[in-house]
Amino acid sequence: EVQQVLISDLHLSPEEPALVQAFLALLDDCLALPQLKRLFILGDWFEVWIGDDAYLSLSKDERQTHWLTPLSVKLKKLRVAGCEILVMHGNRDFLLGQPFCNLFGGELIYEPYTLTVGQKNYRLEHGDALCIDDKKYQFFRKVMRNRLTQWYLLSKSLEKRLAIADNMRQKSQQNNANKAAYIMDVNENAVIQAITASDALVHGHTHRPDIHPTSNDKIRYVLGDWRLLDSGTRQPKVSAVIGAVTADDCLNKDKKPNNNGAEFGL
Ligand code: OKV
Ligand code: MN
Repeated sequence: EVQQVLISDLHLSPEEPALVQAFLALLDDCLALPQLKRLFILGDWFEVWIGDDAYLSLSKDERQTHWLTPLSVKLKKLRVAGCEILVMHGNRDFLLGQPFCNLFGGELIYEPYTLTVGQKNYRLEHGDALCIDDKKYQFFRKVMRNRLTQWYLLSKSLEKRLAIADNMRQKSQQNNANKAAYIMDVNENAVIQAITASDALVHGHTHRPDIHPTSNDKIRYVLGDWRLLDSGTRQPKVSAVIGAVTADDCLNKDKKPNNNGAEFGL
């Protein structure tokens, strides 16, 4: 019986309503599971998050038609049904705050987060901190996760923040086109170091969903990017999603840690 569901890298935005629908469908699946204790969102829930005020400053009328409102409403339903909603920052939604999570009774959690299931300790993190071969990115991350930077960004108007984010995105796309694949993946030494105090590691970010054994006989579960799921069937779009499962596989079977698709049930 699945008690926790872990997801990451949904990259939700109003530009991709099918992904938003897929998330709402997952929440329906979760609602059908009375045993479900926790839903973990391990980062990059949103394609970009420029601050809670983008939503919280809206009028009641504006919120009524906003794409985030159905998400918040259904999450709250799940919370009321007894499922904790635990949200971790990713590299694109690091400005997500507790005030937004309060709308649905969610809790912002920070990496590394240790989840204990039975006798096993799982280390949960977004995964970008493990990509230490990408020196430029690690510097960018350090700057963006700095409190002063965040205070400065949040002092700007929403329009300015949106413009800054768009600008950065273009720069990043230009950069990434020239980066070797290994640079954008986790560094094995970083993984070994991260996993030592735990039995297993669960992360997203790299968009290479799989179950990787580590050289010290532990397990690294990598969650998938939702943009690689077919929106209609929620089946993996690409064969690279090895052994991927849908919400149905993960939620409706009594299987133990089983899958390495976009959702992962424990
Ligand atoms: C990733 C890198 C861009 C390097 C911006 C708020 C702000 C999020 C963001 C936008 C850009 C990350 C999230 C990206 C890596 C870059 C540029 C250089 C060296 C805001 C919330 F600031 F506008 F408020 N961003 N993206 N870079 O495109 O993924 O790695 S990104
Ligand atoms: Mn990410």
